[in-house]
Amino acid sequence: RQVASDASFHSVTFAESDHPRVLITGGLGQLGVGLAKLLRKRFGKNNVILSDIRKPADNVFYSGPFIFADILDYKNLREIVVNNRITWLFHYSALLSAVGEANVPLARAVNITGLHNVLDIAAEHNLRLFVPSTIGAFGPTSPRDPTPDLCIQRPRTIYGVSKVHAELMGEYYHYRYGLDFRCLRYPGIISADSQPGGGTTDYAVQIFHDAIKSGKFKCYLKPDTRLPMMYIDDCLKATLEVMEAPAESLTMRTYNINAMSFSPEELAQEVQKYVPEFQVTYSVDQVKQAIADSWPMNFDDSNARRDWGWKHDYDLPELVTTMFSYLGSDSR
Ligand code: AKB
Repeated sequence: RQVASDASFHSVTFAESDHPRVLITGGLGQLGVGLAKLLRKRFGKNNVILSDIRKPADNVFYSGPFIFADILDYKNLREIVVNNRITWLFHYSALLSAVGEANVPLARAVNITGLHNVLDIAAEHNLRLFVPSTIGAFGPTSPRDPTPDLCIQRPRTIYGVSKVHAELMGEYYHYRYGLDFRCLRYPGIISADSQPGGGTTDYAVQIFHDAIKSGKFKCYLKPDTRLPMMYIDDCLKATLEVMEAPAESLTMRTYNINAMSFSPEELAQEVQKYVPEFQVTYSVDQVKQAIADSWPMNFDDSNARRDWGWKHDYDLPELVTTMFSYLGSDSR
């Protein structure tokens, strides 16, 4: 089968044409570049388009197709989906918890209006749609230890409210219009070669950089604040797995996924095994602490494990070993 490809970025080979054509929105955040790398390995480089409203670094630009896409511009997004024959969309554009509290109108626009655009375009063009949700979709009245998939969700951040809205709207579009909506609630994600932006769990990434650079870290959460966490490779693996899962195996459309839970003091102890002189001081940020105190401490992901075989590879010791081997503990 020869596929006409004038409107796409590169010519499409026979083998590549049988794969999904993927668009990733918000692709220059913590997860998009890693996801694109994983999907390109599986579906071919030119079948995965990374998009954002920012200019990518040269290495990102040259590693595969990149396009400007503003999710608040409905026509622009629709044009991209049509012109590139997109069949799968990973919707990563969002303001995270802490930064959302600092700019509620922008968070509302990006996380809610942007989602509406994406849902309509996905439904209209029959796309398979992945939207990440989060531990932040729960709140102080949810059971926190552990937090199951189905329970009270009354988050107190605009981020959490927008993610509950995304879960409900996606499921509504699924049942009402047949949209193939798939959603995972991510824990805090820890990555070496990309930085998170404006979350409450970001300390668990920064701690590695500071340990290597200065042997010191000032933590904005109290030492015993326990939160669910995951290494990025597990997160991306789960994302691809749930998108590839046969529809009949999914008894739900929104799943918790988890790998580990730890507190800053437990993480610091593990870091000390690599940087013995490492010192942590605590200077609590009240906004972030209140957010963390309202979130799950442990996450029950038994439905994901049962329905589509979710299994994490990284616990805390493997996570810390991997972070130090990436960031280079001897570069101190
Ligand atoms: C945040 O801290 O806001 C995010 C999240 C847990 O969703 N990392």
